[in-house]
Amino acid sequence: MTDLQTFERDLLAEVAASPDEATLEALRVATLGKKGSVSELLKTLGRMPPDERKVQGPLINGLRDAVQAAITSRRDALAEAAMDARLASERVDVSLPVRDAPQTRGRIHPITQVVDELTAIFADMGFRVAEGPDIETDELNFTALNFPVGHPAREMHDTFFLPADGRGDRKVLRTHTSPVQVRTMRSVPPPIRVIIPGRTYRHDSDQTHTPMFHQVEGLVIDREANLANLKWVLEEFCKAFFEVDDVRMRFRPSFFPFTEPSMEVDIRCSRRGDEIRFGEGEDWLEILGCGMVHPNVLRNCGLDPDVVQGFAWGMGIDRIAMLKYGMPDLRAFFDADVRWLDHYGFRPLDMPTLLGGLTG
Ligand code: 2NL
Repeated sequence: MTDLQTFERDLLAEVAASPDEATLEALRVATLGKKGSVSELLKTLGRMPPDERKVQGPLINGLRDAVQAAITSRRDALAEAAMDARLASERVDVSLPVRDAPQTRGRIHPITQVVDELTAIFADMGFRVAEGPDIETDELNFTALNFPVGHPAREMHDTFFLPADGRGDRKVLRTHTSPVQVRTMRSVPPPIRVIIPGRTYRHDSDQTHTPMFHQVEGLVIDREANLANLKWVLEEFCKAFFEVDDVRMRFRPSFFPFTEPSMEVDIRCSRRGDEIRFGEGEDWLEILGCGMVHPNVLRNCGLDPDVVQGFAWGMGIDRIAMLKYGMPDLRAFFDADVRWLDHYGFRPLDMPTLLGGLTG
């Protein structure tokens, strides 16, 4: 084999072995480029005697053409392979099902749903929503609400106490949302119409109690706010919330330190198997506590009981949510089990309004 043939064979082998377009381009410059090895070879033709050039000319030019052709075809092959690889990696399987959008897939927790329903109902009656901190002072949670220091009702609340500060004061996790009403009465002049939904805490845990639960309280303060007004508000609320035209209610005397008189309220219901009907029937269902705001509470909030009076009520949100939506176990509310939420949760875009119907 001549030197030229060996040279050509080696070059063609190198072209064929080029793994990518960059290596191939470097090889092209090194061979066919201005100072490339093949170009240098071509330049030797000019210095040859005519006879030798006649023989070598076609051989060297042939070698140049062969290398050129090999590089071109290798480049095409590499480009095609790169395109195939890209197509394979960017492949979209159009037969896969479309993933649900968050607004379709997500669920509103029943507690959030019930808070939204309550808010829509009371907002329609002219109530504002107020909120406050979960950690409260003993004064706001108890003293201002007419729980005397050492009064057994403080223990009845199974309070969670935080560690005492430097002065020996212990803050508490609020045992009810009432401190927010105290804050409201101390900062907003009457007339007042507010509801306060929120988290509350008591050291209590069994089948029907969780250490954190939800309450909604309502408060009306005005010159003449009275028990008849309270009855009307609660009756309108029950009809709207349980989505019935009429509801029979029973007011039983009770005791709370912050109201006088105090009452517990039941509504009529009937149970057939698993189904509950609200408003009518043979059974009574306790749903809330209420009363006229105690004069001591008004005074503790800077109001004069000879000038203004008011009524208030409180109910457990978790309990009325369970009743309305037939959820048997309170503890499932706080398990964060997405299967439960899929079943009992609400669609985010179905928002409760009085016009559209609370539950669509
Ligand atoms: C219940 C009873 C009730 C209130 C809460 C209240 C708040 C202030 C003044 C007077 Cl600042 N009253 N709230 C009144 C009566 C009953 O809750 O059984 N809740 C679950």
